[in-house]
Amino acid sequence: MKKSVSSESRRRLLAGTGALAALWPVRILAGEVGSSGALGFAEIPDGALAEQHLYALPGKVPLIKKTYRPPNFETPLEYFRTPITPNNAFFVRYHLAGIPEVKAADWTLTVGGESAGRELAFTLDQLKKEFEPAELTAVCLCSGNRRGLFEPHVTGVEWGVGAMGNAVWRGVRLKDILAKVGVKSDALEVVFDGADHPVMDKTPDFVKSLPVDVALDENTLIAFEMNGKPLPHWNGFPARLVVPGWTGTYWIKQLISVRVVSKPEANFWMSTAYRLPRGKFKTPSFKSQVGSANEPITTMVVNSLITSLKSGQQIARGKPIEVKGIAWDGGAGIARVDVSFDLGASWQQARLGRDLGRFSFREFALAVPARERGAVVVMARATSRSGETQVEQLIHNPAGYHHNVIQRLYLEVV
Ligand SMILES: Nc1nc2c(c(=O)[nH]1)N[C@H]1C(S)=C(S)[C@@H](COP(=O)(O)O)O[C@H]1N2
Ligand SMILES: [Mo]
Repeated sequence: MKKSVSSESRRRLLAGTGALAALWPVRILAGEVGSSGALGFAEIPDGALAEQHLYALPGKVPLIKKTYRPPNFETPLEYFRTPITPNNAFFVRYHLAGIPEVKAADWTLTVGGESAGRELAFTLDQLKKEFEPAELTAVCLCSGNRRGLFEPHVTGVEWGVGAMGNAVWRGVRLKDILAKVGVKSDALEVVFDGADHPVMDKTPDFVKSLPVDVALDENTLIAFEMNGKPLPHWNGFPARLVVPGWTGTYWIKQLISVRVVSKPEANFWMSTAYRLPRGKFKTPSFKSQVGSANEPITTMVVNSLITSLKSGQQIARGKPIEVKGIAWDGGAGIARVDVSFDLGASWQQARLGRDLGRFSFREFALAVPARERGAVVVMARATSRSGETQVEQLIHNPAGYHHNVIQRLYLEVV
């Protein structure tokens, strides 16, 4: 069974006698709300998401299970009602099933490569003692978050809206570590590998690279703490890369190797996976990796999620419709979030919550009284400080990335 609006409530919606039905011809409401694609998040297209199974990995609360091997688990909506995602509810995404239990005392990080001055190995203690600590709040979001909402359907893990999380990351700056080994003038990319490994010979090891300037950015961290605690095993204990603004694929977990190189890294995960059709999105280019047809995904697109309401929910007339949620983007920061109750004909600016930094989730809230009986479509649209805004129509791409279509939830005022 797909998780869907009941046919009874849809029938009532379409036959609604309330304000909306009077204002908009039923045909339009049916078109906007009746098809799963237009409805957005409450319905997942046929054949994509089956039932939502909850399962608790060791140390985690029950999360939405996508695949067990490798572990892919999504955070349920309720944990996005606070701007910081708890460690035990933070989503888990792995490409490979060979995930070792790393002991902090045995762990070392090797830093070198042909474009590094020398090779050095660091223990966790050394990282903590020999480098200045750095801390920031940032969203980790899987490129394929909301892939399950793509129509037409695309293959890959059928994520709903919860392949993301926001945390306070504490560790050291990658640039400080790179300064210790020295970066030669021909350095082009920095290549990262984690301790996880393939269990089948055919699967290539998960290795990712970043442009050297992104690796040297003061916000790029090697983090060993998340929300004031050691990283959970499933989120990269004892240390992971944090690349604020960039999609989760670059945030290598259980990091063991950093190599500075002078040639584009060409493994499968760079040259084939995690790519977008060239020029389809306004995000920055990863210049050394641009191909004739496609280029790597880089930063996140502006987006938002309503967390206080569920599609199909009934609200008593006279009671407030409380729209609350979170918004984020690729690092410009959120400028505003607007909310519509009339299919986008008019918009009201929501109040923004505390600014936790330009890489963080930003809360928003707006309440209006439910005045008349009938159907109401609630939409939220975030705009970043660089002027980017969410799209009305999905920008289709074969791997199912960057879904930031304006959400539509319908409520019934009864
Ligand atoms: N070692 C390792 N790191 C990895 C991955 C992986 O498969 N192996 N997946 C990446 C992807 S695609 C995402 S979206 C994030 C998810 O981080 P999380 O599991 O902590 O939520 O980890 C990234 N880091
Ligand atoms: Mo991802």
